[in-house]
Amino acid sequence: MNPAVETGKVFSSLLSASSRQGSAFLVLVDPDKTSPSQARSLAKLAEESGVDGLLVGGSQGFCGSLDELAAAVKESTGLPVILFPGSACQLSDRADAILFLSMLSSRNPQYLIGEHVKAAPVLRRMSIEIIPTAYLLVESGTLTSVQFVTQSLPIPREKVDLAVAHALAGKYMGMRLVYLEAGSGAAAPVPAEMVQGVSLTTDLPVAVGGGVRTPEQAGRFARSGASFVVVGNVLETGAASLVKELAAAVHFRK
Ligand code: 1GP
Repeated sequence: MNPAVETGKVFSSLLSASSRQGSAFLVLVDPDKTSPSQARSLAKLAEESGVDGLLVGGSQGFCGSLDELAAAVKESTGLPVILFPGSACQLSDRADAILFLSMLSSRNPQYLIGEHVKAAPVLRRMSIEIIPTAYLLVESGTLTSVQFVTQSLPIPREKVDLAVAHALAGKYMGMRLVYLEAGSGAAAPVPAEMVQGVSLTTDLPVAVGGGVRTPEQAGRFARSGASFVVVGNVLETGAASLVKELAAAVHFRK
């Protein structure tokens, strides 16, 4: 069997880092906003500041090789590098793993299965670990790039039951992770009650991201049962002290 089809080492080690520390902190490197040299500095800063892993990808899903950026990140750090693709254009074998995201909250077939069929034969030739992920878009107060690009309605923020139903459907389809996404730069992050409801009912690891700006918000997600808290935008300034504070808030058991 091709090693690329198994969820394995990378995901397991992230999950153990998460349970050891309360939760794990992931930083998103967006190819639409970050040059390879900026990515190198961000990756080094992340590693020195206690970040657990780096996601590489962007919600606009633009085409163009991700190899240079993924390689720059990979060469600058010993942290796991995981693709977070906005489309089948955003693949690279320089990464260690990929979140194979199906946007289950959408009714747009392109993001439920279409991009996946385009990506699958390419992934089969790459030896990167695949993490099947139920990707749920949550209403966040403004129209985000991910909503616009995917032409998808988000789950209303107060409808925890609806988020739980989508996440359970993902679990019964064999997905290993639920990703609750408010969208990059979201005005309001995902409600903590939704993180808690999904995590308790599905018993699947939950990642949450979009609009997280403060250690308080990050810490609240970690304590609400998120296994992974993801931050992108706010780190563009490269403020070292903020990265450390966010990591400390996420690692509440350390
Ligand atoms: C990851 O889209 C997010 O899920 C990143 O969001 O850029 O708002 O941190 P921010």
